[in-house]
Amino acid sequence: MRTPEERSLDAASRQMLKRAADEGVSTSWDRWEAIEPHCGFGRLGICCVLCDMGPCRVDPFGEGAQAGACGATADVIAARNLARKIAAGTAAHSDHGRSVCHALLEAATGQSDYKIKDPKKLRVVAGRLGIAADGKGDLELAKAVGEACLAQFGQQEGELPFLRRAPKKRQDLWHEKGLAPRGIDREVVTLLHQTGVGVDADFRSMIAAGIRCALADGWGGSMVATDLQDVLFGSPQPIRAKTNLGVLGHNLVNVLIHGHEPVLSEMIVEAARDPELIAQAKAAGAEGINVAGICCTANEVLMRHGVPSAGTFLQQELAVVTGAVDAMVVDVQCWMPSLPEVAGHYHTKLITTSDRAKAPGVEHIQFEEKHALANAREIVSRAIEAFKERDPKRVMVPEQEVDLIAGFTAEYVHTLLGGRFRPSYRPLNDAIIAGRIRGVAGVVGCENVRSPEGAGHLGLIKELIKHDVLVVSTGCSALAAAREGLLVPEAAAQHAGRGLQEVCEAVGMPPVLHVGSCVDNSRILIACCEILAEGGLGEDISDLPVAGAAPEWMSEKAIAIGWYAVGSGIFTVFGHPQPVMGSENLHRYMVDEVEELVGAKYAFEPDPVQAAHVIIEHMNRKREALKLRPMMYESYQPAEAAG
Ligand code: MSK
Repeated sequence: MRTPEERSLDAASRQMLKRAADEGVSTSWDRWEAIEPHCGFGRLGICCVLCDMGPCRVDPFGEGAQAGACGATADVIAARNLARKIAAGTAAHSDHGRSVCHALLEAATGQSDYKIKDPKKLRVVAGRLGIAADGKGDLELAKAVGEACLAQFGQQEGELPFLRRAPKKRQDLWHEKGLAPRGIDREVVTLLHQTGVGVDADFRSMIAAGIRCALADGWGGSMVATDLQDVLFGSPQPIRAKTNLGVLGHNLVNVLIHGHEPVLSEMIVEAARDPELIAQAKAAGAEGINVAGICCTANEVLMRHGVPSAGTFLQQELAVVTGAVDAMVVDVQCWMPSLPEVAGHYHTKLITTSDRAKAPGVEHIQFEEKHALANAREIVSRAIEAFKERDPKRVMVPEQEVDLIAGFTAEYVHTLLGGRFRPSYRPLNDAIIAGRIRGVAGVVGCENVRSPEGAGHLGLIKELIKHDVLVVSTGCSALAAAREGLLVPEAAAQHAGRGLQEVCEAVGMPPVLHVGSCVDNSRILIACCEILAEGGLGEDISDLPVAGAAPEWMSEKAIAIGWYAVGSGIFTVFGHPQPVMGSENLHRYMVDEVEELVGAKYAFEPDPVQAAHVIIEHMNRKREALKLRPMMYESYQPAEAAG
């Protein structure tokens, strides 16, 4: 068993890991270690469970079986498995997007408690969809926009409308290579069919279909979710907040919201401000009600309301171990099936809210848009009831709570850099062209028990900003960076290279910009389009000195994100490899040959400092191809030379 220090870089997590051990609470680290050694065939992607002749597996050393009962080779098995993960990841983000469409339509027809918070963005989105806004009121327009977005899911022919936001050269490439997604659900279904038993036996063809499906996520489901959430809940703007387990209050009713879809959590935030419920909480002996988040639901309400984030994916069990969580409310994605067991050790009331995500023995309060506020009030009342059962002697809240700034959208960057009077990406482009900023890296994704919590994100991000790479971050990666104090402007002076430091100081921004939740990776695609449109840095996304990275990824959703980044022309580095290493051909295709198809490829590099230098070298090559000036304060040495 690893020690808490070997399991996490974070002091609050370490403290709670020790406490969990003392109290006999099993965490994901314990369970992961108990499973060791993990199945090597599964890890390499060469175990096939698609039909009942199997499970079959291929011997990676070339001595035993080289094909399953049906004749599927390592290439076929690994490609099928990988493509199905892309389909699953795309389905998750996109089903989230579909929920937001429904919420917008309910709001448009006056059937729910939601209001259109950003009518300006509504009009912008309408324009992108080709819907005439003139003469239409907000509700009428919202109905048209909601219906047009919903139609993208069942669309059978043509292509997704948001693809038109990409540069012309990229659109042409997608058309020429048959990669333009026709409809979101269609691409998921086609990919599942194509990778079923006895269908496609060509790994390249399966991966091409996988890219098309992933693009339906990035430029479809996720982009719909992001845009409509902005319309419905308001476009984020930079906002100060706090993160880590220390945000839980000793004398407050703590309601933790966890998952991904902000439709419910927005209402919980509102319900928690209700004077009647606050009075109930006080009557129960609390000083008030404290709402905090976990995972991406946290990111959604953090960037719109400054609601504190208690932590990341790996901190969800540890939050309960504080003994201070009165209710944990989950919607969909990333909540662990272990939570009922962990909550059972304490007074914590666990509540599920989506008919897609239930657990035996756990109270379910079905969330309905029509009764959103009533549902939210009921949940907060349950938390107040649970607070009465809290044993103060069992409460141990770590002291760590760290300042951060969140809420940098692709749209806001115009104002951030160009000012209110001449909002523009020009200053960013100029800083890249002049060699103050080397490039922009999107560092995103989960935490994973297989490596020390936070080590991948922090090692990579610190090395990047030290070498003048501006980092934009989402999901748990953004929260991990925030825990380390990297999401405040002062971090530039401490960690950034001189060029990046000058830019950050000039506009008062952090060297790491929190751009939202996992679906908000679509904001990074749009930021790339804005940089190109501003001019001077090429004609396609693949020309830009940009990169993506998921150093501690674990979810199928991360695989879908990785593939839509690569399919959009963004070089992408994953920490530990995707499960394809049992197929030499597929592995080589991903880290090399796929570049011929889409102008970008993968690298797998578990060492975060080395990974940073792989990205830096890539950016240097792109800068050279664009004939940009050398870096202004160049002191760059590759990782090995730098020691
Ligand atoms: S929450 S998908 S653990 S980033 Fe979006 Fe974090 Fe990964 Fe879930």
